[in-house]
Amino acid sequence: MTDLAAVKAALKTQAVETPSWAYGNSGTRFKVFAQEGVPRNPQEKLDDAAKVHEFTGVAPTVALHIPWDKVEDYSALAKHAEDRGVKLGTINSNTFQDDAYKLGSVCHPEAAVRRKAVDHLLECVDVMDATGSADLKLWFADGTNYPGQDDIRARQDRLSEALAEVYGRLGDGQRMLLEYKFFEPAFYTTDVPDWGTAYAHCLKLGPKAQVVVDTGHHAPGTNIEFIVATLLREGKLGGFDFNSRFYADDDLMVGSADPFQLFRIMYEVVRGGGLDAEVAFMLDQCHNIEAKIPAIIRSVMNVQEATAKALLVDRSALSAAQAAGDVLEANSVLMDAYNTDVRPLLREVREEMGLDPEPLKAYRACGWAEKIVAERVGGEQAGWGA
Ligand code: AOS
Ligand code: ZN
Ligand code: ZN
Repeated sequence: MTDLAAVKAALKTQAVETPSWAYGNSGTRFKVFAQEGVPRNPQEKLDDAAKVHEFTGVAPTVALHIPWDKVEDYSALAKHAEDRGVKLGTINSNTFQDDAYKLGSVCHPEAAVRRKAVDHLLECVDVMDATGSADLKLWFADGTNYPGQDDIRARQDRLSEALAEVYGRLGDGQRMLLEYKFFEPAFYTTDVPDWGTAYAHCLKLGPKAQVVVDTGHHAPGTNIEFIVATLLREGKLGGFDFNSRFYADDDLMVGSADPFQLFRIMYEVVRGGGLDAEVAFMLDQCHNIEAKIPAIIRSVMNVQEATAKALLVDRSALSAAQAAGDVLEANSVLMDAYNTDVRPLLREVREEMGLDPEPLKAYRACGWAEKIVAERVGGEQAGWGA
């Protein structure tokens, strides 16, 4: 039997961080379809993020990206967020959009380019000091396209050296979250291609370095929940970049392509105590053709639904079936939770939180979408291709 009060309490305290870049225009390398009313500056991205939190109640922080969200005064930006009921969250670095980074950033063969990249990462920690953000998220586009292009091992040494310098700059209560991705933009080798490489670097660095699992960054068929279980078991799961993929790094709404996979991941999170640990639940998505704010609300709700189902798994019945070697019963216990319609439960949770039980309908009715179309002209491109 599951304790419904405990399930509700866990759902009320869950926090999903939304990314500033998801509020801006984005597209593929073929076309960016501009939408009316998108934010023109970091402050307006925070205004939109505040709406997502207002209607879901569980999206209290916003991830920033430097330099896309670069401002003169980060304390003022933090105040802008707080005045609207949200806080600044993870700081995302960018060592991939400058011409200098053609052959890599922290793994580049030239020391001067590596210096530039590390200086940027150190500047991101300065930003964290100013915003009060706890986490620095590192994703490196570094890699090679052709066998022999560069020395695979030397690139690992350069990576290790750069990470150590940035790690040394972290203050108390600050973490470095290292993200892996198996390919793209490099096509032959990627310098942090998988959780094993990220884990090895984080282990060597120390307790403030942890691994980020971006759900879109795996080869088809990869058992992501196994990775989650392993990282949690080792105390090295720093967080998630949630999104959905059909083919590669599609950055579609989390839970849209494979809700069952999201449930399996969230079950391992629940099973491994990850809801109580310092695991950051972030979205890393782009909304190229759909309206952005409702898509982000939908995504937050999808995470909630998967979490609710994971919390509803009858853990004692599951353990008993597993201990008895009852394969079919064990599978049934898990599937019963997955097949539960948790929407009524979540409506109740929202009502108990003083929210409208239907966030999407409430958002549509509030007039914000019309207001931003009328007021914002010339919204900015997120800066991210796909
Ligand atoms: C890139 O593929 C990664 O998913 C990054 O996490 C992210 O999309 C980028 O750094 C934007 O901040
Ligand atoms: Zn990501
Ligand atoms: Zn990605």
